[in-house]
Amino acid sequence: MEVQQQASDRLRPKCFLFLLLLHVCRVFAEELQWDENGYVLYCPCMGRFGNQADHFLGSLAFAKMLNRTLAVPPWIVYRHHTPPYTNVHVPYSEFFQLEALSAFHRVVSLEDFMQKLAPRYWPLGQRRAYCFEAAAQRSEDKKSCPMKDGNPFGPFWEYVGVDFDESVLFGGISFGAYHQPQWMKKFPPTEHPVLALPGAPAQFPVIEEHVWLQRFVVWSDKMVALGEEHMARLLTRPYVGIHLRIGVDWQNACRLLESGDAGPHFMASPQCVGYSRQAALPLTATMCLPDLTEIRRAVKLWVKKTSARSVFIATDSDSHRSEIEKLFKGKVKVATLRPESAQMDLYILSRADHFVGNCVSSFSAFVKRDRDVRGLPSSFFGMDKPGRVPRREEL
Ligand code: GFB
Repeated sequence: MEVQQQASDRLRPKCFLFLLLLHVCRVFAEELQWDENGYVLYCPCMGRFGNQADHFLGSLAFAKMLNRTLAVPPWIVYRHHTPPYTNVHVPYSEFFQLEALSAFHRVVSLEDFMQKLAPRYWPLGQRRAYCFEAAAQRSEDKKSCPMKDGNPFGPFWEYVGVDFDESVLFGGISFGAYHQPQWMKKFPPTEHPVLALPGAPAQFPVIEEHVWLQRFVVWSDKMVALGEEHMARLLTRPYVGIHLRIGVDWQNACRLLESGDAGPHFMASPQCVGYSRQAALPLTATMCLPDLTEIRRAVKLWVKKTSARSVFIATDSDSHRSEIEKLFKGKVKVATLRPESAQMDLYILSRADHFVGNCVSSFSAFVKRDRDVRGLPSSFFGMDKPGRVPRREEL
């Protein structure tokens, strides 16, 4: 009996390993299955991280609407001022868990799609590009999709290793739910298995119906571990996180508000003025570009309200760290990171006890959505009480 028990104890770890291997193989094999319902591929070719993230949510919804698998593209990071002085393509899973998206819809990374599926199912010579007729007008023959014209388009499809052989043009349809039947009729997956698009099949900023999809964008274990390490070193809870979007490009963008023609909806502003154009709250110049007086006011207010012991400053420019430190006469720790990757700032902001963001910036919007998923409070410079965020059930 005892001998039998010992033998089974010895076998147990091996058995476990075998089952684990079997599981991994099954998952791997599942990933490699070709989806007869087709695929959506696109280049996240507009804007930087926040813009790409807004577009990503809409594209995920579009793929689900057409019941096609989404080939999740890498993030395009523009490293023109630091080595390698070019675009860097960062796989989605570097920052977020690819698997977490599957709870909403079928996905595969674009890299896996190209390596494991494309050679057999989307072979060289049969790669069609799909674009609006209006976009094709930019090409020399006016009939080709300008898939690889200029930056970031060319480097993106080069990274993916794709040359297009043919173009399919369309018009009179949008990416919205209203046109779903037209998409299905025009492009059945049997004849059009891979819809490869020059840009995201989505609007910017993300539309209200798709904001809730943020809950499927879950930080990768690597980001969580690194982020928690930084937080433990730099900050003491409770802490207030602030996003200072005040650099030169932003100052220029906010100047467009001066004429008063922009209205309350300007870039990511629906996140705080509200999505309804009729009922939108006013958008002020301070909300776009807070000056030092407003920065001081808001930080002081939220530190007091939350009894914060630290302040974390994320910025694209001057951190105003010493000015903020002076406000609290050394009683509140003030930290900034200047991280190699902007996503680390996003992570730390997203975990703050209170967040003060920039209403117009999609970088701030990412943080705000991430916090809403967790029920954490946020406000904006120039707006202490933003509009209420609709819950999924209300949409
Ligand atoms: O994310 P994003 O689309 O937000 O672009 P906006 C801003 C980029 O600036 C970020 C850097 O992706 C970062 O690379 N950045 C901004 C920051 N704030 C911070 C910060 O606090 N920390 C760090 N580490 N980096 C739009 C652009 O920006 O602004 C458009 O996407 C256009 O292309 C427009 O330029 C004027 O919505 O703020």
